[in-house]
Amino acid sequence: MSDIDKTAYDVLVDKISRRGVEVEKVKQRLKTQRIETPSWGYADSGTRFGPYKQAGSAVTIQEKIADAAQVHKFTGIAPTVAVHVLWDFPNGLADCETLAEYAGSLGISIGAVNPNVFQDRDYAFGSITNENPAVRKRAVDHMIDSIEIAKKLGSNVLSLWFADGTDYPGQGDFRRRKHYAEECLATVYKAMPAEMRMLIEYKPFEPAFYHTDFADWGMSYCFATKLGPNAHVLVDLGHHFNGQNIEHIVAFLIDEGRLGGFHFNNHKYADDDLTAGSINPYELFLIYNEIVKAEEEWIDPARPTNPPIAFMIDQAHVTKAKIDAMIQTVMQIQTAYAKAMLVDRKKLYEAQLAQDVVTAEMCLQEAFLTDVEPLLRRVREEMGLAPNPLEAFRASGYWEKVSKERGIRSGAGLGA
Ligand code: PSV
Ligand code: MN
Repeated sequence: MSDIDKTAYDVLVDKISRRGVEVEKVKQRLKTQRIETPSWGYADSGTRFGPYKQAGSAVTIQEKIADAAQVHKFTGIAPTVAVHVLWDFPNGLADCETLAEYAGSLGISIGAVNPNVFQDRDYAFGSITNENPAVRKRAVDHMIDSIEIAKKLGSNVLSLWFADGTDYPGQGDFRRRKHYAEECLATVYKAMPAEMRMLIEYKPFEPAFYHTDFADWGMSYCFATKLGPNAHVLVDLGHHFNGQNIEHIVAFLIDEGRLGGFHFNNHKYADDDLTAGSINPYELFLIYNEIVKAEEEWIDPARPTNPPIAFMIDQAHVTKAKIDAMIQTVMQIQTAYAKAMLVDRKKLYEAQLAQDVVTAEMCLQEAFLTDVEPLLRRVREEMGLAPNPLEAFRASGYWEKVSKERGIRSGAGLGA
């Protein structure tokens, strides 16, 4: 460690210790933080105007796993990769035979399994809310097949997103569609093994423009509670209207014991799928502030217990190099977590009781404005990693190598 790093670290420790923060505990929590990266984030992506191909983007699931392993190698906190069934396993179960072993050989494992009931033409008028029972059955069968894939891959998380919705008033009957969805989800839920969890994502717009059947957290929550204790809500940061208070939703769901996971990304206008913290790092910090607070009060017999949260990334932008962007997002999330642990909780609590708005807000601002880089560099070094994962990855030559070997190709991927 350089003298500059050591001095910066000592100054920071002195500052935050005076805030009542136990530095060693913070370091320990940072070392056990886990973030899941998405297989589709390594593949080519596109906009509604067409695919954007990059030299080096992954096409096969083996390549995506290899790229995800690089992110874990340099960050030390991203040991799982979420998969998207049709994009990653076009032949279903047959494609999964040796995949868990392959991932294991690269030091990672498979995380959430995402069925795909949105890209086929059959689903143009909905999947599990379609008026046609044959289409609904097709969607349910695919989700049940995905459960088998998850079992094969050693995954316990079935992550569901439905593009279902309508484009024009009158096109569909809201309540009938809701009933179809309830019925289909119940069939899928019953097919899950006891240890599996169902995450239900919501999104208020796109691709449907008039209404979506899973429009907000309240609808996902309602579907989940009707299904049973193993169904939870998935919060994708990009799936909110501008200005919506996501940290409030997070706190509310935790308090109800139904926050199942996140899809981290950032947006400025719609579901932009930009790297986390790129537009609004304060929002990311405020979300982590709720998570950290809940972690510290986790066991409260008076409240429902929240399940373990799946901290996943869902990004699919087109202008950044894929692995750079993924490492950047992991580092942003790590930074938000670190900062959130530096909040003077006692002072904040007292300020809230005293209705001292300025002091309360300053407790958050002071933590957010603290430069945690010296702490993160120290934690990474103690984990046997380079202090700056992005620089280290860039210096490794991996991206240049795969860009040359893989070149620009057509293949699996969102819009690709
Ligand atoms: C839909 O916009 C979504 O957020 C869902 O999670 C999908 O699975 C994913 O994006 C595909 O990129
Ligand atoms: Mn998502």
